[in-house]
Amino acid sequence: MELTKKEFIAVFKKRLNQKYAIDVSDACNSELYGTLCSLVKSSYSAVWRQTWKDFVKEHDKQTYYFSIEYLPGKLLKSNLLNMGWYDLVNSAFEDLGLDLNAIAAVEPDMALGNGGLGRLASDFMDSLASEGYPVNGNGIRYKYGLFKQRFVNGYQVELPDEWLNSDGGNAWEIRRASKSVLVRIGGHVRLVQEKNYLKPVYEDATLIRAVPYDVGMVGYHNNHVNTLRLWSAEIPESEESKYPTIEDRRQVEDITAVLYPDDSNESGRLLRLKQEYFFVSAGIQSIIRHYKKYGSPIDQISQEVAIHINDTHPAMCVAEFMRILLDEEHLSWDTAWNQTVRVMSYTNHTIMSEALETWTVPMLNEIQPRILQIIAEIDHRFVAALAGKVDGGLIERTRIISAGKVHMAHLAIIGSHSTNGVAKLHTDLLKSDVLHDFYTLYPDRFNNKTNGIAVRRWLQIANPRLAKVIDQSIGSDWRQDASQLLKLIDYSTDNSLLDQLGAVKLANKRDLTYLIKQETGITVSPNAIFDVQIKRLHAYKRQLLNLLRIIKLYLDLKQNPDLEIIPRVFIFGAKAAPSYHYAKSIIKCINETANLINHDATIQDKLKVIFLENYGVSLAEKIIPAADVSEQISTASKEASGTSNMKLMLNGALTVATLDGANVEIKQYVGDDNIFIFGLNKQEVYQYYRDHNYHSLDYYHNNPIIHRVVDTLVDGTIPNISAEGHEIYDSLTYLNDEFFVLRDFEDYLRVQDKVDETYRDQHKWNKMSLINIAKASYFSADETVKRYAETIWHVKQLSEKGDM
Ligand code: 26Q
Repeated sequence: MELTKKEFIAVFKKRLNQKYAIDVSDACNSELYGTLCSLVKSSYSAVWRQTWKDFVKEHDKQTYYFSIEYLPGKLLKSNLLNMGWYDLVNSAFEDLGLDLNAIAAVEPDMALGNGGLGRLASDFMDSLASEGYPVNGNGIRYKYGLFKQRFVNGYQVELPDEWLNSDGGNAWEIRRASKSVLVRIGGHVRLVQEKNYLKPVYEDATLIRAVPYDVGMVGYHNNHVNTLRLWSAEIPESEESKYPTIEDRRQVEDITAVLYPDDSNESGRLLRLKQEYFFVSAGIQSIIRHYKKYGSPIDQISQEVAIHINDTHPAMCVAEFMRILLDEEHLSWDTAWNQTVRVMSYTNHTIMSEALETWTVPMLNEIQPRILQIIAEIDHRFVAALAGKVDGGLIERTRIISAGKVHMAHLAIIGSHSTNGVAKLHTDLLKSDVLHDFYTLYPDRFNNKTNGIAVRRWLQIANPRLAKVIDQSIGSDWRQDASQLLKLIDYSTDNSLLDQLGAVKLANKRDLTYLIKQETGITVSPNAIFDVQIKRLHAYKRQLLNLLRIIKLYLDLKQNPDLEIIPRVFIFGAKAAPSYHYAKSIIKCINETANLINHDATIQDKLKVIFLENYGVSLAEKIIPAADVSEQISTASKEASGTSNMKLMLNGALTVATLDGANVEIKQYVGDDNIFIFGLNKQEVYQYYRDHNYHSLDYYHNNPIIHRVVDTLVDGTIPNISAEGHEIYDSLTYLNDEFFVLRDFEDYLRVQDKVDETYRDQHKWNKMSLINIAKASYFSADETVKRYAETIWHVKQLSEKGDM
């Protein structure tokens, strides 16, 4: 829609009137929001339909990205930006005396994910549409997204995330009842020999109706809209009589009621497994149904369909795809298997062994006995094919079912043609260690795809001030092609630009101080260093290391109140899985330390600790532009990639990091002088594992600073943490500090001193900041998805770029 501002205002007023029978002056933000959404949606609908028709007409290969989590956050600004409406609407609203920011804030975050993995899936959806790739998402429409976090007496409390409106819907989705499919769960199965195939006969199975809700994924200025298809569980009309009570109905509705809030390990819960099979089966059925509709031969489906398995959660795609090719299409095992392996690809997001999903054989049998049969057959053939050819131990370690457990990662690797890690270091570790056995079996299947981020959301939308300053120096091409940000390097001695960067940061920090005041009542100074650690709470991410340094600073200042330090505001955002006791104890300790420090008059403004509640995409968009320092301090080898590291550098923060995940690549791009590296590296961590010679008590006893700091956890210095303080104290001492917090402590102090020293030279700081902004462009998700499309999925870019 090419509209002038005047025309837009007229259209907007008309729609407002149609929808709510109201004038602009009387409308509340939520009515204004509803009106704008409806205009946006109706405007891209035609393009959406056309994108779909083009696919069908061309018989172009399509990819389906299966992820049990998506974390899009709010979509209004992103859709406005991508449609090319942002500036027009912004200025039209100004004329009308309306505040686009306030109106956009009305939208609830779509938080159907836990953290990195779900947000990555959403950044990919944005980039895939923007690059014109025919890739659609497939997931679950949870009624409740990730819990809302509140702090009560410093403890995390979880409240339900009611993100759907009072009608149970949301502004961006379209319910497509006509595209519903039936998913069979539970019961028994026996196989009956038919003429040319074995026919499964099911008894006592439950039929669930999977209803898709489609959300348009609008590409940037390119007339391209992909689909994110989210499935919801309902009772099929034909089965209504089987569900007489509310309890019975709940059984079905529960399948898509809540997102599991544990981002590492929930195996063991039958409902979780049900969720996995539910969205896998619904998605695969609808893909095959659609493929067949246009008459293409089923035994060549891999030419037109690629399916991506985002972590192991959708690994049953392999078995479900086989089920349909065998039981419904009557292909031979070999033909079906050949197609399946060509269609499937898999991304691994973690090396933590406790996060590798396994399910017991009885559980799989209970969810879907036919799927278990197929997995058992895949396992059997895998073993048979290798018997006598490779070492028996290797077979035992790599087979899918062993000791009564089904290993989902094994299923995903064996049943696909590509397994990738999410950063170079992570992929190397997969090959050399975690998945080494598979690497010896299938060296060609392994590849790296370093994660990326959506520069549109994380710079253009989140940080308009910075975007404007960039436009004024290098022009605006970077908005289309992030690699143009590298031109900023030419300005690294341009004092005026460096000063402007400083001014932008200060303005953003000022905005954040208002938010902090509003949310916590605490006043912080925008002149302090804003030191940010935002990510899920996990022992391996070491928020504790950060906390111990804060305590050290506090003790220093108590001892010497006149100590000259550069004031710092430590900002945390983190949710802990509700069942993760240790992580919750750390939250409590940070909150109590914050309370102590923030209200201690002797500390003044030198130190403030702010733990913002309910960290999520929208809060990230406010914190990241205001960050000076980015804390990326996980134990080397534990963080697969990290993505907040990329978002923070893109916004000019300087990184304090261990050589873990994508930090290693950040260091390579920005150079040693533009990042603060400390701590053990991966080799050193592994050396400790091999030699069993890390003794954290030695650090505690031999280093008086460590001793003094760790003691504050149990000696009453920090009030109200008697249980939590002891728990953490024990983990660091008698339990031998699994994540090397004490080992890395001194080096962390050292590198943080260097941060202070650098900050004293604002000119140097801003120059480093500029280099980080420029080099962050290497992590544009637009480039990442191109590599997936070209080397894994083999799908083509469809649309020519042009204005929508
Ligand atoms: C597993 C089994 C049962 C229930 C839940 C789960 C589960 C759910 C979510 C396991 C893991 C997750 C999420 C993992 C995740 O977010 N990993 C992060 O992925 C990012 C994107 O690749 C990386 O940048 C991070 O390093 C990685 O921790």
